[in-house]
Amino acid sequence: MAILPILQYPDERLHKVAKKVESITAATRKLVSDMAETMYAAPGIGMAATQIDVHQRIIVIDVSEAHDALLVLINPELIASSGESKCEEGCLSVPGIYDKVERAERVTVSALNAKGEKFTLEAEGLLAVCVQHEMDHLQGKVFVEHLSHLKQVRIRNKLKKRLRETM
Ligand code: K1U
Ligand code: ZN
Repeated sequence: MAILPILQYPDERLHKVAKKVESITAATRKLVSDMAETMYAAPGIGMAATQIDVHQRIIVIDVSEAHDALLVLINPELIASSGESKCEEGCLSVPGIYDKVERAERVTVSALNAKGEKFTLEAEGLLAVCVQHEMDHLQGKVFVEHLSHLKQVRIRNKLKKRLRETM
């Protein structure tokens, strides 16, 4: 297993659209383990392959307190959504920035697990928010792009300044 570097907003590679996984191989399973290790180490509750510069439709999520309920979603597809909720979100690719985003309250998603078996996930609460946040990443969308233009400019400038100061 390995901890991988996480792309930092406003890196252009965060805007690439991920491709469908055509076959689940040993390399896919290694990637899933590395993503999980990277997510737990960060620490975070989710991660999309896009964030480690791999543009395949793969997500890992664990919203449990004990970090013992890893969910792997390969080729996730949104089947249904209902309701509205506005929750505070963070992102491992946008460190230190938190803001409220409007999302569906409940989502139903179908996906393959790491063994290639199809399953359906019905999610609400934090899990539903996290699933939508990670599926956005696969489409090349970062959560700050749900915020006003002014907020996005401020966040981008703040992160660019932070990056300059660490170089
Ligand atoms: O995609 C990511 O960057 C991961 C992100 C997921 C997420 C968090 C909150 C709302 C929606 C999606 C994170 O995990 S940010 C870190 C975080 O929320 C957290 C870190 C440690 C403990 C608990 C939460
Ligand atoms: Zn994120």
